[in-house]
Amino acid sequence: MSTVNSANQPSGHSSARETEVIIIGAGVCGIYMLHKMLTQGREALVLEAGDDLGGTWYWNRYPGARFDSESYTYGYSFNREILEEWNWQEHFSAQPQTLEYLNFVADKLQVRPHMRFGARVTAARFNEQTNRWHVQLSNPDGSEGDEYICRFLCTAIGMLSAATYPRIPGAEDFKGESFHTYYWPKEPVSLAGRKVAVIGTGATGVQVISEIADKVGSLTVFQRRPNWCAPLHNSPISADEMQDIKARYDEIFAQCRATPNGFLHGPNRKPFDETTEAERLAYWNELYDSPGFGIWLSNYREVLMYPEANKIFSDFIADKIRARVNDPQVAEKLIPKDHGFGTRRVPLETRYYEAYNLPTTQLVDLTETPIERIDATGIQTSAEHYDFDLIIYATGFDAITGAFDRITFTGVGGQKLSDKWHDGPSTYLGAQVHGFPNLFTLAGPQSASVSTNFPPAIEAAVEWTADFIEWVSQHGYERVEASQAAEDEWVEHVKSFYAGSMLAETKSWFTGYNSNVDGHNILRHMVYFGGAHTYRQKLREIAEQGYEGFDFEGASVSRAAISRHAKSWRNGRTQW
Ligand code: NA7
Repeated sequence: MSTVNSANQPSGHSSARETEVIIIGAGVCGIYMLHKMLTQGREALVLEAGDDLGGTWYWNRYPGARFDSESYTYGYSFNREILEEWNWQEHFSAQPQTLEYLNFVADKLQVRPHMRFGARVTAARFNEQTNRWHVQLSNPDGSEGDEYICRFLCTAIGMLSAATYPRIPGAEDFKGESFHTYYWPKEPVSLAGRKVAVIGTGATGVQVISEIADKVGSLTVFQRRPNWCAPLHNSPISADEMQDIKARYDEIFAQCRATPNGFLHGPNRKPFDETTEAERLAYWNELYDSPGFGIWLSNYREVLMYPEANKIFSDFIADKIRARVNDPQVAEKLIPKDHGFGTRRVPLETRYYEAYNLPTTQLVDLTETPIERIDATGIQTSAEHYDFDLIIYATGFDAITGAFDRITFTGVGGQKLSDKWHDGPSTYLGAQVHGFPNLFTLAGPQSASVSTNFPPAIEAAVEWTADFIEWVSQHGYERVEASQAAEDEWVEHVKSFYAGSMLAETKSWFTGYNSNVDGHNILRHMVYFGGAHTYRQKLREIAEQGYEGFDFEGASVSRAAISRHAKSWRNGRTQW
């Protein structure tokens, strides 16, 4: 099969088409993987459910959607021309410009003709006789669509792409408009003068509430658990500053590589106990007044390690909230009591707390008055009925594994991936799964992508996987599969970072909890908490050892010969 363009694809079932590599998803990860595969001279195709590319940045069009990491650390670093030609407009780019950026990149790399849009993958089955994956699409009407056959199947399906709705009786009876933030319509949504509800106060809810509070007729926020938020301090990037950023890109990316989370912000290594209260307060006020994740990631390390230090800092932030919210009772409701600062994802905000000072904004604490049902006109809590024109669900995602569960992956012996991962994911390096040969879970569960700045992490994952595919092909292997022993060892390694970690002990999407998904009320080891640097080092070591931990079939080269060859082969390969 040669290149496939969405414009010339017949709809409906037809005989299967074969290509060497299929990548599911046209987001940040899928775009780069496709580029790598094409530059290796492979036949490769992206299958994307959306009508266009962009992944997260295609779907999340809700008002206020933007980066919490500095724009110039979110872009790809691998292509000098892209870095030179693209101008970020804001320090923390909003969704429309980010989507524009991804389109610019795709056009620059000329990958778009190798993407098929409106192509929802529903199932993928490994054929053990042919060592090929059979990938099944569904048509928009739900009927069975085309089938593709490929040698390597790569998932680039996003870690926050399976939106979840609260299970509230009567939601379907509501006669006004309602959307999940992830599915915010492309057409303008009128807000002026309307009675609007937002359910959910995670990073998304905080962005949307801040943005629309002064644009709607009235806003009612339904909060179950508040989060610790801190100011984003976004600002425009002038032409001169952009020139300066371009001149410093090498330094900026090196700085990101040197921090545990891949962001610009690394921890303050001065021991907490050796600081005076005045010194701490001065530093914390400086962080609070500075842009980005510094407040979370450049803090004293002890703040995220020890409950005592965490409590002192949480109290500092609680006072900031009290100072910004006029009504003391509302302020108290906005201060988390069940977890400390930074142990869940910290939403960065722009005038979030001030939104509650508007006479048109009301906060409903669901721990006091839970929602009982939704009806034709609005929301009924245990205390009263609220009428609405628009209900916004900012209720999050079946994070990290949800997108996998929506596709029926069938591996060796008919095993289903969703069964194997029933109690949580189990992978080798977050890159492969025993029993599912030739399937690469790019930036998947138990990789560092989930816990660190996403684009640098996916660049590492994509480059490693692309090198691996090249290596497998050069050796003439037909089949590559993580061994059970290697997978078991990796899972234990992943678990080892959970012990004693305050983040790992807190219920959040990082740790696999979601009240809207059956069975997701247990700790799942979803995330590699060992840091970006350690993770990259592990990947490098495995490659240098001749891809230790993987089993290969299809060529008669001994394992020892592979190991001998591997080191020399890697010299001169991509350095990351
Ligand atoms: P999150 O962070 O999972 O937040 C979801 C919010 O929705 C959170 O406040 C939940 O409360 C709330 N929620 C979920 N279900 C319900 C029900 N049934 N009733 C009331 N409230 C509910 O998702 P986001 O989209 O905000 O952010 C996800 C990531 O996207 C973010 O971290 C960024 O990296 C990008 P809870 O806290 O569970 O009590």
